[in-house]
Amino acid sequence: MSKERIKISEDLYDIMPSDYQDLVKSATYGKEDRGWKDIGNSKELIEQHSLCAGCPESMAFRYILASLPNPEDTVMVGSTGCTSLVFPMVAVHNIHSLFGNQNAIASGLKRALSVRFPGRTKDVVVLAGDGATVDIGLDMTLQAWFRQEKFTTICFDNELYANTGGQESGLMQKGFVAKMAPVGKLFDKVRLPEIARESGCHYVVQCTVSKPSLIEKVVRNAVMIAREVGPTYLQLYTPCILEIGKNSMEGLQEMRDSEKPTERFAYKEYISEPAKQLLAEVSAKDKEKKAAAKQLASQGA
Ligand SMILES: Cc1ncc(C[n+]2csc(CCOP(=O)(O)OP(=O)(O)O)c2C)c(N)n1
Ligand code: SF4
Ligand SMILES: [Mg+2]
Repeated sequence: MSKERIKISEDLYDIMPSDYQDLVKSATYGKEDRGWKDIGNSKELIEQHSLCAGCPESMAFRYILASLPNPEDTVMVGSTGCTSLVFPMVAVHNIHSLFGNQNAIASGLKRALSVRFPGRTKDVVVLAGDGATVDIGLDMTLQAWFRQEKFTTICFDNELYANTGGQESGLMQKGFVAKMAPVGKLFDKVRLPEIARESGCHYVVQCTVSKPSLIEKVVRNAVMIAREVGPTYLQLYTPCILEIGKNSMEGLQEMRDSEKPTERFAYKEYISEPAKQLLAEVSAKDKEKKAAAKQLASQGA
């Protein structure tokens, strides 16, 4: 892949917004080993956002967009919630779906893309909040997994409905009191990673977004496995600092505290046998490519 499709005609160059010119000049479209380390040296696929200052969702967006293996051939599907405030600023094709319908929309989209572009790899990635994924959209989420639809579902788990002022969600922790859930959650956090595994997902990870290198690895794995094998699911803790009473500098520490081995966001991973096989093949090919590049470099030296 290359920047061919976004190239600006010379006659129109001057009147294009500078942000677009920067995308053509220095975004990492087409770069095979793109990843979070490009942040700061290239034009990011998101720079501004309308989330609260310091909201960990903004970090999560930056790491995910930097890690997509093929952003120019990716379509993201969003849903209503804090995440949907960000999508208008994202330089990857995206669709806003009716709240909760994201996995149904993504199913049709993935199938339509494979008919419209036979022979070309098109990735579909859903990105929605916990209210959309687990509560109101649970039926659509599960049915897509049962049908083995080949796309990735990412849930930004902030353990409540943040965008509408703090209602209870199935992923909220037991006993938590939110602004619009004064009684306190009566039952434990729903174990969606386990449900995802039992519903047919081939790669399931639960983690926080405190470590960009980890997010890069899991996003790449999830997209590659979804492409070739079947549905994948990432549940990422992106705390709503507004609801838990933290200031804009405290989101990172909140994630570090919550990912300790005894805490509710301790790293969890499940990989099916076919997915393991695929990852082994991808890793062998990467090694071959690196060895060939090294040899070429030593011949040139
Ligand atoms: C069909 C429909 N039902 C309800 C709503 C109202 N609504 C908007 S955002 C939201 C909650 C979003 O929560 P979540 O998915 O967890 O995302 P967050 O805002 O926490 O990131 C709700 C209930 C809506 N917009 N559409
Ligand atoms: S309300 Fe919470 S989740 Fe939404 S942008 Fe603000 S801090 Fe982030
Ligand atoms: Mg939420």
